[in-house]
Amino acid sequence: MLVGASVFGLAGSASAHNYLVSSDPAAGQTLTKLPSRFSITTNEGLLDLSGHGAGFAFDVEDAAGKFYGNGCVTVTGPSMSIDPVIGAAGKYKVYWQIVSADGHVVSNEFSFTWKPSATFVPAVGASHPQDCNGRSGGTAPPDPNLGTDTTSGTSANLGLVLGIGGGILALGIALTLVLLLAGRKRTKPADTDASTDRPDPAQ
Ligand SMILES: [Cu+2]
Repeated sequence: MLVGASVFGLAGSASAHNYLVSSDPAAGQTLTKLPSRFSITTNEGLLDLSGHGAGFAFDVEDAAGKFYGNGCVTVTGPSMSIDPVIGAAGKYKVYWQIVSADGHVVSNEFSFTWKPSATFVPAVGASHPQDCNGRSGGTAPPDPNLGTDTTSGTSANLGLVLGIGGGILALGIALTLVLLLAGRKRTKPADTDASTDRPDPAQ
């Protein structure tokens, strides 16, 4: 009963999308100095199946429609971050996209104002967001109303679960074989031919 309840609880929390908890810059902030990274932080761990942020995006756009940064995001636990690259003073928009713990893609946007010191050297913007991580459709900002990509997310999750399950099963079989062989060696004389002695259920 207790086990059932906890499994149900896990499934319940895992089926909800991650949501934004904080960002740097913050929504509506007037930024005067660049942080070490631009970042967003969500409520729980993100799903970076590729290990290099595929499906994730952090696009910075100025008021003239130019994009900044190399698009190379780093995913760490519940956070995603990118090198802070930006142009001249003005209004900016951040378009972000993440893959939730449940495999669903979530995206949204927020604005901030950039007001650097006079010595700041602005970066040159690009007409499209850069696609470092193989994100598809990098020619336009992510649709803020885009909620889910259930099919790919679910199958990716399933693949991961099956992969882990298969790995554990294979490990179990290997361990059993090792223990069986070790047991036989102890009970039999050493002159037994190993090639005929070995049980071979896998072949
Ligand atoms: Cu979801």
